[in-house]
Amino acid sequence: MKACLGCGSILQDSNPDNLGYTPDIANSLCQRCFKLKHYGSNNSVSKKQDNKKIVSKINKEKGLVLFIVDFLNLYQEVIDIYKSIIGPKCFIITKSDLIPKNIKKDKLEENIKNVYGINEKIIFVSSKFKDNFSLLDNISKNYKKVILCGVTNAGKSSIINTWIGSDITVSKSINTTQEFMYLNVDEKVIVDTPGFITKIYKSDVANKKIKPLTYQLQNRYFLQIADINIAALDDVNLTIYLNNTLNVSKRRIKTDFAYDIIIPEKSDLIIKGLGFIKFSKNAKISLNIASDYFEIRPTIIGGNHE
Ligand SMILES: Nc1nc2c(ncn2[C@@H]2O[C@H](COP(=O)(O)OP(=O)(O)OP(=O)(O)O)[C@@H](O)[C@H]2O)c(=O)[nH]1
Ligand SMILES: [Mg+2]
Repeated sequence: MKACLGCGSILQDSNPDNLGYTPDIANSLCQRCFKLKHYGSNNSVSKKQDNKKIVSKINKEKGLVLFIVDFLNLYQEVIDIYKSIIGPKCFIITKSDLIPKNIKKDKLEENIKNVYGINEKIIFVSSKFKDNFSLLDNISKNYKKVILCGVTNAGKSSIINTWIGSDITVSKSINTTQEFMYLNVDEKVIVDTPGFITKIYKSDVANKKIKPLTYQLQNRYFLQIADINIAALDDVNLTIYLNNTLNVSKRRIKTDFAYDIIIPEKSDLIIKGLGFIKFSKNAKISLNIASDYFEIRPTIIGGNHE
């Protein structure tokens, strides 16, 4: 049985509606990967992934695990998955080219470790600019097997392609990688894995540097970010760290709002899948999205005693 070199699905030429379909079994890519690579489109099926099964398979691989996270998609469910991985592991924040310049990486690393109780090393890399790949070489030098895992779209396959020159399919669609893929290079095996699926409000893959936007929100004003409304009681200062393609506007409240969320000072309000909003002072706000889609944490930006 031959697997697709783009996503790991077993190739088949019998059913166009099933995974791994290719009109000619001699091809090295399935039709889905062919379309994603050449047209960036994907309207075909993908396998429903099961996070627990992926973790248990990773835990059986017995290698060094590189857990890949992107800066805008850091929330408790991601950390819980990270913590369920046993054995040697390292926390890798990728797409570091997106992180605003004024954010100091060493402070960010310290804050993330403190907020989420991470004891292992954190490494920042960018596949787009090939930044810090020598650190990946360093940490993995004593391992015969290195497994990359993380939430879908984090940028796992992009790291492998930049690192070892492979040609795994990379795309903005979720679950581009479908199966565990084993790549042999210099006496090592590098393993790509299907991405974990988490409960997010919306998926919006950022591809340009994040420009933090600071707003002062007076009493009875609200901020509209795409279809999300944040209304404030009292004056509130906030800085948003979201994909810059989202439209943001400030509006006056016409009807009465219930102010149901209290945000402690120096906290981030995470909108899962999109990014987060930093509040410097404590704030009373209301939000028009369900509670499963947001969470509040001590801010990961700046000094805690600034
Ligand atoms: N700016 C920037 N974009 C990146 C970087 N790495 C990956 N991306 C983009 O992020 C998106 C997802 O990348 P993939 O490598 O396919 O992510 P993945 O984790 O393998 O995703 P799945 O296989 O679907 O789980 C693509 O649009 C990439 O171009 C990076 O270092 N910088
Ligand atoms: Mg992938």
